Amino acid sequence: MDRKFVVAAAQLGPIARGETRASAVRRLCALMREAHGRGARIVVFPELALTTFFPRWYMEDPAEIHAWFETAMPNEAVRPLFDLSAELGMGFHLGYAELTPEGRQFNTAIYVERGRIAGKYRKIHLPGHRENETWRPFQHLEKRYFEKGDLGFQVFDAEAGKFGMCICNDRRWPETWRMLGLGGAELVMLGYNTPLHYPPAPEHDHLQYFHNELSLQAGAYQNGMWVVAAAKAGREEGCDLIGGSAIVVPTGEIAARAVTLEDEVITATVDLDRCAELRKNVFNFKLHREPQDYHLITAPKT
Ligand code: CDV
Repeated sequence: MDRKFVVAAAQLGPIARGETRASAVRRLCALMREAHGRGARIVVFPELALTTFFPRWYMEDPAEIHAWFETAMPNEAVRPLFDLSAELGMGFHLGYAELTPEGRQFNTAIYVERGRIAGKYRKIHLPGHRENETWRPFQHLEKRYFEKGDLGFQVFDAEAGKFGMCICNDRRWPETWRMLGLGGAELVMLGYNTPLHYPPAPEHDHLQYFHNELSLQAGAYQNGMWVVAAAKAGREEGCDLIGGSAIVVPTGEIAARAVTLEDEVITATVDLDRCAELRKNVFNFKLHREPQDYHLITAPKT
């Protein structure tokens, strides 16, 4: 695959609590077809793209909780997406809740090429809380339902170049981007479910879109890499999620941005060789980084 290609971010509008996997996958397939029709070779879907954002509800019954998770990937419900990607020759990124054979639960993303899982990531920065906090208008129980990811910030060889992944809250942490940048990632894919209202600090609600773009643009620029970010957007079960899916150039400029809160495909032409504009110059890591002065970054938490 050429190092210059069209990439798509496929934003999803809300997924209702009762919507089936089959219905969500039909929507993902329609978005993949649209992306392909617009010349895209790769499409990025959001975090937890097969169901509603279930961590907004407190649950105790393991059977009820496990019903939101996938025990195999692909499975029967998701198979049509894998088949379509093979038929169209498309790569895709998909976020889902993973239940391992050992009973471990992760917030996971995969990158699939020609029907094969080429990369896998398990979310490291899990926001929210563990117990039912009834003062909140809705819960954010990622710390209850997921374990911290155990795969690190891996960079893998995709057909076009070196790719990496992170998930939603990870994008707010400069360490995420630097780890992927140091690993040599040229393109980072991510999905997110970001409520417009942040109950612990509602005074920041009006800054949600700004903080999203600030994080994506800084990550891209400071590491000289492309960023493709896909939102789950709109009013989902009474909770407003931001849209603003975006494709960011290594210079930090936004090449494409979603304009709705619904299912929407955005595209941009990526040239992976543009990473060198930053990496050979202002962010030439070999020449200019000074890690001996960064020890607090990896020192244990106090
Ligand atoms: N899914 C997320 O990780 N959401 C968080 C919210 C809770 C702050 C985010 O960083 O967007």
